[in-house]
Amino acid sequence: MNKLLNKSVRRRNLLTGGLALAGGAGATRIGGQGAAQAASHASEPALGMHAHGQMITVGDVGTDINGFDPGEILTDWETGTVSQTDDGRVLRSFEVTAEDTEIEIAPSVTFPAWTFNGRVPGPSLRATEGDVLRILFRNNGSHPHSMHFHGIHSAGMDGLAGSGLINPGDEFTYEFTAKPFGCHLYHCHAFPLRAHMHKGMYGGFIIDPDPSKHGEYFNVAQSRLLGSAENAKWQEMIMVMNAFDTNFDGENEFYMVNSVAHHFMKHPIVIDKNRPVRVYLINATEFDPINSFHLHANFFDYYDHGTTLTPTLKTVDTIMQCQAQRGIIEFSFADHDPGMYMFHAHQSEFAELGWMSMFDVRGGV
Ligand SMILES: [Cu+2]
Repeated sequence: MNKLLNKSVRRRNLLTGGLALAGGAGATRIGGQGAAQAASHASEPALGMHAHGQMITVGDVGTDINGFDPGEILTDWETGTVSQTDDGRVLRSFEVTAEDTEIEIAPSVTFPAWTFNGRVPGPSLRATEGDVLRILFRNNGSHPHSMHFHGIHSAGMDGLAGSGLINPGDEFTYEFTAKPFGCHLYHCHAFPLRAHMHKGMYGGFIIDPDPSKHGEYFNVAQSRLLGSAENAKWQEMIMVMNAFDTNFDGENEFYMVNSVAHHFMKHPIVIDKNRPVRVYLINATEFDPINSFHLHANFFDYYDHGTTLTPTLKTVDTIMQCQAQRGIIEFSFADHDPGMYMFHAHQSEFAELGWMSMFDVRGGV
């Protein structure tokens, strides 16, 4: 049944009425104290979207089907196992396995993905500048795969043939120092590259700055350091912009962040208006040259690649990213009325095909 459905789902059909109105299905809460204290509104309709005539997918994709939830992916950082090297440095070890996994990217629309640790995007690996990283990569999939990290490392760790591109059944350990700090990604670098990217083989790779290295920007660096009291004041989340070509015609049928179309329309992300927001935004979209992020009724500061501690763009409400481009978005709703604030790709077609989301801004969460 799913195969039939996939064949019938064509991009232009979707735009001309293949999508229909959906009911609200509850809120997405991000981690931290705000989430813990949030009042429950899960039984309420998420939005007054019917009145606005929003065209979104019908129904919902259950977490039980995929084994992952786009809302949980927002904050489930994978920080690895921490130990020490012989010379006293922090050694952070990760294990990542490639496998073939069927995922559901819209209600009743399945996609035969290739995954890292069974999910798309793969685990959000997070480390601190200067850590020694050791990533044990196993290929349990049906094709050769690798992990190519956007970061600084030697040629032998690059994830190409001879440097960690491995066959099914094999394993490889990548080892390098975490630098530069920023919002990065990793992805499979097997060829044809666009096939392996579009199949879902990418994930976030966040390197927090080491505050002791940043002098006058110590406090800013501290606010980015996961686990610090300064960092806990922020509402942080990772959004990987992606898309799926469900009928394999070289054109995407669905767009979204974190792999399920319109998920955050049905499960708006609860924001405490009194705490600042930081989004690690990564574009993994294949086939389309750019993707974008636009925030309604507000403006944000942007740090291209996350590799600076002062913004590279100030007071903007839209940014574009080519594939593999990424950055950090920071904003606040402190002066706003509580309510539903939309964010979406400002290619309208992408928004209509799934990349349209809501923040549910609340006071005193
Ligand atoms: Cu691959």
